[in-house]
Amino acid sequence: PQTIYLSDYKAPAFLVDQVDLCFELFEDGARVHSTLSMRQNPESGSGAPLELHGDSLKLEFLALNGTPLLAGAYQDEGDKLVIPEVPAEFELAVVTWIEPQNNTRLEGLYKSSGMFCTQCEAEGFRCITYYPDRPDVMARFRTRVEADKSAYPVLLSNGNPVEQGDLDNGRHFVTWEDPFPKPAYLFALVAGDLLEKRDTFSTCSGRNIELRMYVEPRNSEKCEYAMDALKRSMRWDEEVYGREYDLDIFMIVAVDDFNMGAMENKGLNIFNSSCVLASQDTATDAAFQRIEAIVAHEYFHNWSGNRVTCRDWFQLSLKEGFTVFRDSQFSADMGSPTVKRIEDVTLLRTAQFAEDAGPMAHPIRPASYMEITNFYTLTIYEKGAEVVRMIHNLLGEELFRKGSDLYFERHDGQAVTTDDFVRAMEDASGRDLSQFRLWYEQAGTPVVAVTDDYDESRGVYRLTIRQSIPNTPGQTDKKPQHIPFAIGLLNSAGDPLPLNLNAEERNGPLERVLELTETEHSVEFHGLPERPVPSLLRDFSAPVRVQYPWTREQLLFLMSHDPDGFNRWDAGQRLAVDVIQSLLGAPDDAAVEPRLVEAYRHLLNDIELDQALVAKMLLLPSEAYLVELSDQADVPAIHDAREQVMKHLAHALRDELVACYQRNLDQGDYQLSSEAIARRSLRNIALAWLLHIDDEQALALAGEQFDNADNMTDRLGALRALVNSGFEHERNQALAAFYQRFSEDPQVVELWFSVQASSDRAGQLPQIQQLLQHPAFDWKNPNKVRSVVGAFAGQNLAAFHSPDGSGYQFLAEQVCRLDDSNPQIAARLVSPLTRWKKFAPHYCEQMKAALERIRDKSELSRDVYEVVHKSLA
Ligand code: HT7
Ligand code: ZN
Repeated sequence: PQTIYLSDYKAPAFLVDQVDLCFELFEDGARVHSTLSMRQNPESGSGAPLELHGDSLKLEFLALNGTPLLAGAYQDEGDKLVIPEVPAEFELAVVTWIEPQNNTRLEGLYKSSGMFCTQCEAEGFRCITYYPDRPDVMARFRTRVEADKSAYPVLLSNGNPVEQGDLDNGRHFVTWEDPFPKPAYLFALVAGDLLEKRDTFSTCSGRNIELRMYVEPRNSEKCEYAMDALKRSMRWDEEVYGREYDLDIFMIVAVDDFNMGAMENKGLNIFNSSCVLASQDTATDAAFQRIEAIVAHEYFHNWSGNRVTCRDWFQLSLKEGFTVFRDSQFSADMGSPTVKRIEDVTLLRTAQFAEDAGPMAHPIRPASYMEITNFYTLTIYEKGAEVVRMIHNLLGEELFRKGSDLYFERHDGQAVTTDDFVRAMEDASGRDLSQFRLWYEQAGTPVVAVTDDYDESRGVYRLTIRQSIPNTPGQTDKKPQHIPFAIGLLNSAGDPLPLNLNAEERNGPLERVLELTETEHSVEFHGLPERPVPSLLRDFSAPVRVQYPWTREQLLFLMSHDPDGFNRWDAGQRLAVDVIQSLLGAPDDAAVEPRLVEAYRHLLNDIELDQALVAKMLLLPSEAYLVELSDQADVPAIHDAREQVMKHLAHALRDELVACYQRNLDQGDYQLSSEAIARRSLRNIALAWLLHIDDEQALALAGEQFDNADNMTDRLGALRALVNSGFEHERNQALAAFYQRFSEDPQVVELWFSVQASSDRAGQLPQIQQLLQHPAFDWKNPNKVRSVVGAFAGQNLAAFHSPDGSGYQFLAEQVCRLDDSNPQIAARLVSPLTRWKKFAPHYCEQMKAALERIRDKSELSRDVYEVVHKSLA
């Protein structure tokens, strides 16, 4: 496969002003009539041939300015249609035949549960018709959809409906017109027998917007939450960013078969059912929160992505990083900012840092790619959002808003670059972000190593901070980056100290953001009568790894005194990591740090502290995070050490855990408030720990909770605790009862699959093989594949890294199998194998062998080829 380079970017030779589409939808295929009004781009030289992208298309007709083109007048090069000679302005008519019913890649137009739907980002539109399928070609679309009226009563596309009517043979049509020029990746079409839910939203300028959700009739009762979340998002974007919705109608459609979470098509967002449908009985609290965040994310794209879009796919983080930042601000405003920050950083440090240290590491603005779909990564999304967050924090709330207003005003209707974004921020604030731009160019997670010394005679405390950025594929000798490093100092009573930068300063601020720009930075704080305890990188002010020789004493102190909630949590995590790491390879009866037990006891008894934060602090660092932190990881040893700590804590704190469970039982109706979520979270953590040590009383509590729960968080919490316990009979009983109750609901069946596949007790390889044979499992449905194969390889680390290598071979087999039908999903599944060099030699060799097995498959897709070859390089 060819590599595409950012440095080769050229403006398009031709522009499209207007696209007229007509889709004739049938059971055995679809005919697509397209008429493009095109002209040469005045910004690029004339005389270039017209090149249109195409993929898996059957060309039925081609005409230039009304004259059919005969075979010699164009070349069909497989992935491109080339017309060597065209006038400066012209109309091109194209008719293609496609087969949505056989489209298992789920790119372009395909069928899901009997409905037609599309996914055009990144390069799916070329699977529908020949077109200059690149984001810097923006056009107005008019779309007519024709289909059988009884099978497909609902016909949708982007924009506003302008015409509809009946046709012969029981068919009908609807025509949609989108007044906003857009790239083809934002095109969407849906046709099906769908139930419509209506609502309205009155915008800040008093316009009335029709809100509609379209779902399969069986999902009728699962729309309310997403609709409310949509209205909250619309209001928030007006209030916080001054962004008003622009069309008269906003639609959301739920589909079962979808490669990712959702898609922000103009006026017609399409969602993976699991990311939009929810009811108290079927969705967990985490699912509700995820739905709110994704609904908001897709809605926010209407400005950050649609009105202002990307010039090319190297700029993907322009829309994704900014939009993730916006949705994280929104979620923080809707719930607890500290808890949201903890969740975001957990994902970043566990999975994005791993990506940034692996063979697929890339800057948030990559310099090259083979298959763009492989670059919808945590780096582009999550690190991209962290980079925008740093700009936000460097500029402050007000100037950041000025910058975003300028960005939207300056670039409305344009396809632009990350540099344009940074320039708008600079121009609005007067700040120089030239060194900051390195965050867009350099891959790898910076390491910030801190040392300190205290001069008692002068009362001066000095921090010396060194930054370094590890080598990543194709990048060495990196330049120091501009890192905002928020800190505070505490005295021995736990009070925050003023940060005086010289002997004359008296009442310095209690927190400062140091702006690190050199390899080494040194700073002194004056007027300190005793050695302080440093609180570093508060609120995780930059996506870096901090190294500081914390003592356990200091961590315990920060855990209970740091005024920064994030750092309190972080101190607890660092302490737990240290304790677990010290037990690696130790005998089963090795002593567990008693101060850790006391710290957890204190947390369990602390009813003054925000209970949502307590729930987060009680969670031990995950196995995946522990792997990320180690060199030559020995997963079974990590698993055993973590288990040992968890079991020790559960035994030592048994009474507190039972009390915590009882204290947090719900008295009233189910609610989705932060407080109620924290209560459920605490009682389910207590249950999980107690069942981990096979506590009989907890078994009874779990049974009762499982049978009587009035919501999915509690029912699933009890099921998960039972599945991870040693009570085999009860585990099997609960699994059977759960399936029987929810077998008709695909989203709940996905949960049922993943609870088993991610459990070291219920998800050993033979059991995984059985799940693949289960009648509810479906290779064509990405959610099912993720819930079994993805959960096994990504969350059931001890079973996946079985010393005989069987987990790796299993994954290789499934990747090869999926590669033929859905390469995007196959390429994503390879991920757990890509970091093979990180594991102990015995594991690493077998992981490499599994990658080689995939590499040697015949007719490997470009998607999987890129991941496997880069991993083995
Ligand atoms: N912008 C959307 C990306 C997306 C996508 C990309 C590749 C293949 C399938 C896809 N489905 C959706 C989602 C988002 O970030 O909002
Ligand atoms: Zn997005």
